[in-house]
Amino acid sequence: MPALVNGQWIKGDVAASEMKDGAFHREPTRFRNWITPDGVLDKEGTPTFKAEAGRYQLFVSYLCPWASRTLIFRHLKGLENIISVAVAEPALGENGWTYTNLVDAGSKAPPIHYLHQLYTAGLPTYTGKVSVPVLWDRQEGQIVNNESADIIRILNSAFDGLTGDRRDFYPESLQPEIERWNALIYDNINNGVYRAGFAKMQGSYDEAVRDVFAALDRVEAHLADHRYLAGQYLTEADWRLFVTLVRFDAAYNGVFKCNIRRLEDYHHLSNYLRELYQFENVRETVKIDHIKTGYYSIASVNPTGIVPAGPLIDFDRPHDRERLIGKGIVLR
Ligand SMILES: N[C@@H](CCC(=O)N[C@@H](CS)C(=O)NCC(=O)O)C(=O)O
Repeated sequence: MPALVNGQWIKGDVAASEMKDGAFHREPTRFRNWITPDGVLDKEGTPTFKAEAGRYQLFVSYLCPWASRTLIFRHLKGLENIISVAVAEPALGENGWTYTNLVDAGSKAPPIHYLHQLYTAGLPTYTGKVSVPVLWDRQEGQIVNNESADIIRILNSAFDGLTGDRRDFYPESLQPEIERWNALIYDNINNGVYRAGFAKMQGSYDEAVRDVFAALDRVEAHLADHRYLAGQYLTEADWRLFVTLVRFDAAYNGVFKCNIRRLEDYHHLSNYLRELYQFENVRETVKIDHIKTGYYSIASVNPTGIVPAGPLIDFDRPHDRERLIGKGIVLR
């Protein structure tokens, strides 16, 4: 595995440490701190980080669906001038995520060339996977959080006092429904494509690919008469699904062998994908060239490293979603 062991970088195959009996099991995330408007203690009495302009930085890769969730929320919540971003090279090489132009991560860390340097700057004895996204505190030289599911919730509300943006993608009244969709979509679609792609035994692949398409079929049926997952409102659940859908035909269909159908073959899902892609400035977070170069550079699934020429897909084509009632976004 490429990973840090007690602060030392160890080279190896992507995902090798997450394999068990031929099946892929994603490692739990280590840094789970929270940012709040006042930086007060949370309910468990753990100190939180204070929301401040210019203090935090997101380390991402455009390849990565989990990192892309955080980029989308940075755009949606008007945080472009509040949280800076460092974008890695598309390919995940033997040194892990690489930032060709050295990244300034604040005065408590050296300039960052490899993401593992950021992890050890934050915690010199860190052991584990070195993943994007990372929400980094430039002032304290610490990793706040490296779990995208948390980071998008932080961005959804913690900085509202600074931006004046009150749009809520995780409104209380819809939370049970959002959680139900998240659970189905995480296991079977977001992570399902990885389970299919990284499987090392036929049975593990068969099970994963069946789960992926059964879940896509279920969402397709739902979207026939619902504008969004949670009905009339656009929520976090839609953005968590979007990042996988937008990579599907360019990457997962080929390199991860999720090829029972193409996403383009699903009428409602492909129209829904285009609606989300065309929403405000979301398209700026989608770089198909990074996605293709990145996924096709994973040696364990594509030893030659050849990046295919296609497919050509125009996500700016019209969609038909306006025929369904959509009330938009809940305000806090
Ligand atoms: N639970 C994490 C997962 C992040 C993750 O797996 N990121 C991948 C890129 S898509 C990564 O950085 N992998 C590095 C590695 O496996 O060494 C999240 O959702 O934030």
